Amino acid sequence: MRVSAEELASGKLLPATIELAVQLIQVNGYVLIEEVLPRTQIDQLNNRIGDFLEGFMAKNEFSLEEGFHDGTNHIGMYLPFEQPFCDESLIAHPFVMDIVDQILGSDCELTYFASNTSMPKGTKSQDVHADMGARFGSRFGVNVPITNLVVNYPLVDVNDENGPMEVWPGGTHLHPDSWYSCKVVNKPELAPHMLSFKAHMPAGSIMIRDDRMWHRGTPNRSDKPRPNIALIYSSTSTAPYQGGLQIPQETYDQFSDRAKQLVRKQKIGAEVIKPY
Ligand SMILES: O=C(O)CCC(=O)C(=O)O
Repeated sequence: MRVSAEELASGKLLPATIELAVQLIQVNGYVLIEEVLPRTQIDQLNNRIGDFLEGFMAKNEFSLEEGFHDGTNHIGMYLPFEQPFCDESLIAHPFVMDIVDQILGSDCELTYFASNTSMPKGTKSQDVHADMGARFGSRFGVNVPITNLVVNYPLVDVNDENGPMEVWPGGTHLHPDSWYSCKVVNKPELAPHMLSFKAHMPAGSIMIRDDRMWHRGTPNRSDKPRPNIALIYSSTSTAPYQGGLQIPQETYDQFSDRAKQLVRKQKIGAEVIKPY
């Protein structure tokens, strides 16, 4: 979906837009809001993440040609809680907050701060997966409410060429809880018989998805990385008592009340992590 020029200018979604986005997530598993963040900001984020990816590849002695991570050439990398990544326009984007609050409650928390990148020359897709296993395993046979929402910010235009995320919306997030136990169902066996699509997203779009929706990274046939920032917001009743994000005191002190609330259970006053 796209939002109106007025909503973009005011940074405020209309109630009808919020309702549509919330219902799309609840019923279809995700919503994609196209082209929200300014290109200049996205380019700055992409350049910085590009530096980190180079360092990450070197440190791990990964070679694009030889391939890594089972030939997927996919890198999951934690992000340091520093600029330009910890900007409030990312961690507390007003559109994201409007939607996430409706689903997880306005006391929800930011619990994950990372990135996923499809690097060039991958030869295989990832296995189809959900980001969260069963909450209650086989002891619980009905669907439970959404407790985690993943927010992805693509940092380049994503098309068929450069490793789009493939998603299985429309119900994979709505199966009984035990469905998400890896022992219960073989997702890669079922997925080819089910409807999926490759999510093309202009840079600066926002994808918000139930973490249970099936998806996978696909190979990147371009010559440039395809990074997605990946944040997770969790309902406070299911978030860990002590979060793991390391946030320097000065960074925390400069945050708005909303951003402070989002990270309240994280490691405030800890050193920023190194991404590699
Ligand atoms: O950004 C993507 O392509 C999705 C990657 C993914 O699902 C993963 O690495 O677990």
